[in-house]
Amino acid sequence: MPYDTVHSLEEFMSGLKRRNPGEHEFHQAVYEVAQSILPFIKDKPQYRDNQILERLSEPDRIISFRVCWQDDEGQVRVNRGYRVQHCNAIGPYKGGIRFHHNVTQSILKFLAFEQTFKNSLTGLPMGGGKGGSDFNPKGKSDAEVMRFCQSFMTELRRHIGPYTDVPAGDIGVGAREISYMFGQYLRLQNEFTGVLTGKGLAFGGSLIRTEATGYGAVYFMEDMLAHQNDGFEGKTCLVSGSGNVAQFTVEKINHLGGKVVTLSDSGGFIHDPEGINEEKLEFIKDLKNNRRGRISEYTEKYGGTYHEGERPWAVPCDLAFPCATQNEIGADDAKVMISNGCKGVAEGANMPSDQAAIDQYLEAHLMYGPSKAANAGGVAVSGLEMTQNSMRLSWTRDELDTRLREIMLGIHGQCVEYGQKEGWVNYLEGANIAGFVKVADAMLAYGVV
Ligand code: NDP
Ligand code: 2IT
Repeated sequence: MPYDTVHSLEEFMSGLKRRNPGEHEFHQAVYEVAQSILPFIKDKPQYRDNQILERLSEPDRIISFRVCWQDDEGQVRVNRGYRVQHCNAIGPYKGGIRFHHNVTQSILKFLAFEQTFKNSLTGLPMGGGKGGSDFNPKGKSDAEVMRFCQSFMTELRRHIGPYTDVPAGDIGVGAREISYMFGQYLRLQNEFTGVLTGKGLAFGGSLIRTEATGYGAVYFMEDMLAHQNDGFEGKTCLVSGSGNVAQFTVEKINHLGGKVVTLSDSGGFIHDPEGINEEKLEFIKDLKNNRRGRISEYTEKYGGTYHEGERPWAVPCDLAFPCATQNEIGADDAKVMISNGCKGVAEGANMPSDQAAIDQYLEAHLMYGPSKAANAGGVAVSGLEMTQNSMRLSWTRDELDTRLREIMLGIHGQCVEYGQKEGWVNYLEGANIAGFVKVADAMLAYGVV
């Protein structure tokens, strides 16, 4: 990076940190984008002088609200709810809702910021947003989750709408929570519209949405491999997490002939050198989606080893798919992965690799599919759910899978267009620039708003 670009990156970040004190995840996400964008706009005064990056680093608005609910003992509980409406330059705000005890404004700002560039990459007309709460669904009864979701939606309803802001799921928010929230929206608004995505198939949901994020991440890896005349056959893969994204990442890797040897949850990881085949994956789906149990139960049934309090990255592999949460791979993990011969990383989770890990990948010229590209399949099929809702019809599974496949291939192509280097592709730079350009051009057209 030329000296004045390094200088301007430091200056840019020190202003951002001053305006957003203590919001480390937000700083990290903005830095990761700014390191690509500042050199790119150096000789593009239209973007530089119109302060596009500065404007994109300030969310359009942040809504924060109290969520009161009663637990099964009749005790009153109080949580905080948020919706970060980051940017609607190219479409209604769009992005998931996360329920997790560690949710903070910083985490939702980072996710909303990322979402804007990710949604732009899909080619569909969607802006970026994210919401959630520090509500911890673990150990809560269905009735408690329902009361929380209803209370959360009672306030959120004022701020969303099919042309305004369309939330979906994320960590801790799956089919059950989306259904409770949609039911409450219907009751309050008396309007049947596609105001949420990830809905049940009986009430406006789309086929393939459940599978889309995991399948999409594997399709993206398939495209990175194909770009190097390689494929999945016989590859040993690490997957972290065991929720929605992880489950369908494993399913698609299996379809394509790879072997997945790990999964994890917040308690630790399991290692099964024989591979997590279709039958074992069905066990995981039942364990996590119906019984809401712990991953450690896997080894009791199928053998292998359970590693409490650890992450899977030291297990030798060809490819890695972090699908749990942010900052689950640090520099030391990345070094071990690379020295064990890992050739590619596709991020199913959002920002699972910290900056030091990313630096290691780029130095090693790894095939590194950053989250805003690799996990865009989920929101892409959410966009297709919105389209189907608007048209009042439903596409078939095959039609949707074909569209998802094409969208992921299109994202890969954009990354190569902007990230091609001598003998390798910097997918991070490619994704950041391609995602930025479309949003920036819309903002330029609007003038100073
Ligand atoms: P789920 O709630 O279905 O699953 C989350 C998984 O990650 C669980 O296995 C959970 O373990 C684990 N996990 C969560 N927090 C932590 C933590 N702090 N430390 C270790 N493990 C943790 O969520 P999703 O699968 O939907 O989301 C996973 C990731 O994918 C997130 O980063 C999300 O933002 C991203 N994503 C999701 C999309 C979607 O469509 N759902 C789309 C694009 C990205 P435990 O059960 O113990 O909590
Ligand atoms: O991070 C993400 O892209 C999601 N959680 C999915 C968002 C969506 O609107 O489907």
